[in-house]
Amino acid sequence: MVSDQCNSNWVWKTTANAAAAVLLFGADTQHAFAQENTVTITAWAEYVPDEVIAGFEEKTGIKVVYDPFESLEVLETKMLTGNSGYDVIFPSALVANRLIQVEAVQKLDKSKLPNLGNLDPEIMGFLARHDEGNQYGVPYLWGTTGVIYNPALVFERMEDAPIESLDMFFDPDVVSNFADCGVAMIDSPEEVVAIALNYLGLDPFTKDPADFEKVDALLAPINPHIRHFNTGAIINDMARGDLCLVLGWSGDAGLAYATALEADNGVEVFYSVPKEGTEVFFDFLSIPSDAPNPDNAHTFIDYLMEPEVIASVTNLYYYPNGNAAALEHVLDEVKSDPNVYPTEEMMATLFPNLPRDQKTLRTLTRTWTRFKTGN
Ligand code: N2P
Repeated sequence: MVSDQCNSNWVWKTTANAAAAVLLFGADTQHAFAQENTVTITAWAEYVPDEVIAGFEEKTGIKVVYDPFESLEVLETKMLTGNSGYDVIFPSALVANRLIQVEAVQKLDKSKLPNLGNLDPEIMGFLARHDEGNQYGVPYLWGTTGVIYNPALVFERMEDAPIESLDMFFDPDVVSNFADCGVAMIDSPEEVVAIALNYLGLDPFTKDPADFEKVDALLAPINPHIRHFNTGAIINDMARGDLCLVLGWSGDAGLAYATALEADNGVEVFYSVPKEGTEVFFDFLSIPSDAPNPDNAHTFIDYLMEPEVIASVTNLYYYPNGNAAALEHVLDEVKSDPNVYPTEEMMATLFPNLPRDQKTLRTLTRTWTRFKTGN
């Protein structure tokens, strides 16, 4: 459980030290960077720790500009438009797959990535399904989409709440119990619709419009019980106790727990991988075709493949990484938590997101929009 690994206070200590380091370091070096010696990255908010950025800047003298994105759809649109100004992007494997097909990202220069050998061959093998020959990207973090909950608020409302099941969201008689303490979902159509299809015993990658109608029927009655679909608000809302139940990402649950612990507000946040099976996602590091600073982009990606560096990201964010050499640096309480690193048995119930054709994607998007707007 996420709770166990958080009972010690290493999380906030690490965060506080890092904050101090960033302050000191920032004051020291601000004037030292030449304007052009930068690497501009875009990733989810709270996906690249301040201390990792500070470590990179100190080691290389390259300044990092971090522009967080709010959804994969926004990232994909920017990449298709071009001229984003980004040097490194953090798309899901699925989005990376589409960007590779339209050459919106460039082939990596492997001679500039001496740390490539640290990566996990099994994960590289999976990513090769999206990026043949692993030419356009390397793995960053991965995780699952599941049940994030506040145990006090949830069990107070329903003693036998099925927290290990997607019934928490998809059964109106269950989810309605939690409407007053706040239910949210990630605004991620391809992920949530795939999970709903899988829950219904259907192929998550079906092309059959009739299957999407079944999802419409599943989701329509639960819309009134969902407070928001604001992905970026989930960590802090859970940490404050403003939400009690979220269909969201594994690491975000850990981060919400750590944030609450730091605030010392008595809020607990737990996570479970639903027993019906769910999506496992893999996030990529890639370089846009028109990146202004491709050399710095390679230097940055290589830094993120240093075992200690990427292990520190996993230790802070509770997302496993794709770096085999990093495992020995991952804290025992993190790597032994099956909700962070799923067991083999759990892995067998998970499915990775796969590409869909344009027509299916449109059907899926309509299903999602109908659900969100309640029409
Ligand atoms: C954001 C984490 C995003 C991971 N905090 C989703 N692939």
